[in-house]
Amino acid sequence: AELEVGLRLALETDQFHLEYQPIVSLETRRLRGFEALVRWQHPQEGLIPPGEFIPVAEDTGLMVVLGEWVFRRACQQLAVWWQTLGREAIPSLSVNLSRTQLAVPELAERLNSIAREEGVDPSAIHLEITETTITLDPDQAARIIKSLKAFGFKIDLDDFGTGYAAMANLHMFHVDVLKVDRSFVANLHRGREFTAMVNAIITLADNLNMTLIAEGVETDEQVAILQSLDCQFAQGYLFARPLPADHVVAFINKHK
Ligand code: G
Ligand code: G
Ligand code: MN
Ligand code: NA
Repeated sequence: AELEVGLRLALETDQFHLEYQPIVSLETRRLRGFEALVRWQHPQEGLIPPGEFIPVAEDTGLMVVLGEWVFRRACQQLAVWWQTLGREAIPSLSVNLSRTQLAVPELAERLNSIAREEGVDPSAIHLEITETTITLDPDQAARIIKSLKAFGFKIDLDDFGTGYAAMANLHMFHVDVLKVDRSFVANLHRGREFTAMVNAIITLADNLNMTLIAEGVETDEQVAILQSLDCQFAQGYLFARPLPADHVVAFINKHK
């Protein structure tokens, strides 16, 4: 309850900000885009991790407001970067959607209006939905994904491999990207069984014409294994931690 009061105040007094983690091509190391991640800088408690406050925001109905704030802020920032650096510099920005946002009536229309208001083309925005979220109500999720895609948004299935039912239903969801959960990447060095699982996910993505992004890449050994499996894109501390907005331009200039 204390956290709920704090969250309401935080929304009113602008205590949230976004950080941006690069997603890169493994072959060329070129930037594919960034994932926006919300941060709560509490005036007394310091930085509170999203793993702590997002579940509370979801249970109290605040996640819809917070999620919309995140989406608008991400679009505003992308528009600024496009103006200063050119659109090619940042081809895409990924924004997470919470399960409670998927229940918002006319979510697609709302997100499209916000993107347009901020001067961003929806086709540059990837909306990340976790595999677990879509398995809660697959039919509803399929309808929402279809409506989002009709406006041009791209859909990324986040934490892929950790849900249980989505594999069977994957054909229902016209997703663009599979993001392999970082638990798979963390186990890659442990040998053949683990590389076989990631290989299976990569083959699946290929056959369904989806792009694959490996999450949580931390070592050169993981990069070598992922490249041997023809994994195209990766994200993780090896390339960069989530960056404050004012570090992003420097990162881009360094990686041109
Ligand atoms: O930022 P960090 O890497 O610690 O994120 C922890 C968790 O919080 C991740 O599962 C991430 O997807 C989630 N998360 C971060 N930012 C957002 C956001 O803006 N919206 C939602 N729904 N989840 C987020
Ligand atoms: O669930 P989602 O993929 O949205 O979560 C992103 C989370 O993963 C963020 O909390 C981010 O800080 C974290 N993260 C990003 N790269 C790495 C990494 O290389 N290792 C670990 N352990 N976490 C990472
Ligand atoms: Mn994500
Ligand atoms: Na993930």
